[in-house]
Amino acid sequence: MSKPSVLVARAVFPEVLARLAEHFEVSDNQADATWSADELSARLAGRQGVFTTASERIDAALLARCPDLKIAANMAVGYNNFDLDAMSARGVLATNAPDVLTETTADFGFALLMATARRIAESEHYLRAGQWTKWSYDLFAGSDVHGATLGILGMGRIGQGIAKRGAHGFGMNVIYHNRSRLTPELEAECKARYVSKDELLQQADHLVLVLPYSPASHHAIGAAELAQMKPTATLINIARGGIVDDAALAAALKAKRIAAAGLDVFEGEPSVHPELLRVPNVVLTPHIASASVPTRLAMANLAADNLIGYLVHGKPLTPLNAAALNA
Ligand code: 8YV
Repeated sequence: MSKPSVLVARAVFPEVLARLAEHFEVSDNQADATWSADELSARLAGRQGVFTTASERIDAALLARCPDLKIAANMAVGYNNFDLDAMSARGVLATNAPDVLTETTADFGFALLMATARRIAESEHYLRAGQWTKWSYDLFAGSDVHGATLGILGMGRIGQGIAKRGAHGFGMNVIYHNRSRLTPELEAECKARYVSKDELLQQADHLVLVLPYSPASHHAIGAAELAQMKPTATLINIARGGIVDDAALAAALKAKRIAAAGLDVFEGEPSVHPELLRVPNVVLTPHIASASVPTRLAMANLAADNLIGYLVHGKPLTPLNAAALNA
């Protein structure tokens, strides 16, 4: 019997490709070319599986051109690049890569918060540009992290990781808002207090966004929400572009309506709103929150395990729409 055929849509660790090759006919993209939706569907024709990252969209139009496809395995915990309804309707399994990136991503959220509050990137640019000629009492004076009020919007696994770092490591007062409230046990573990979204915006000294992107969370932070925040507050987005209205944020940063922002994700990335590139009080990183070597390897292996689990053994590890498919 011939092996099933899978497409790995982006460059990945060679050892992960080698594992896949034990089970599948593998077509790869180790040159990491950027494929249009048409190119992706053309390359996917006749294949049963696809290994995706958050950059590849799997939707009804693509599925209509790839009738042999049985599974798309995302090397990401977020899956807003998947149209789950369309996939379920076509009988295509979707899997994501949860858990393996939780602590690494929470570390990064905290790093970005600290860099933003303490103006690390801005001061480093100043030093490198040869502008540092003397010490002065207010040179890059920022805001404190320890003892401050940490607000978290979206309290899933990563949000809880950030809450624990803040509460237990930095003595922060943690408040959160989420679609559903945590159990009393989890709230106690995270030392986190549930508040309304308005209270969160008004009380947070540092507000971290960790909610999934969906049409419901589009521009969850826009001009009206930014106007509710403290003028001394910082805003950190490690969730998804589109949750923040980047144009409104750039205007708020320029007018100092909030003190600073730290952004790892952007609307329309890898493009970045030109006004965000101009304002000094924002730390910008290229979607690297999960980017430690061991974690990226674990994410890639989990996506591979989902392909092997489903196409070889009929049992995926972390399915998203198994109920719709009876998988
Ligand atoms: C990924 C992410 O690196 O897991 C996610 O949802 O945003 C990142 O960890 C990125 O999406 C590439 O797939």
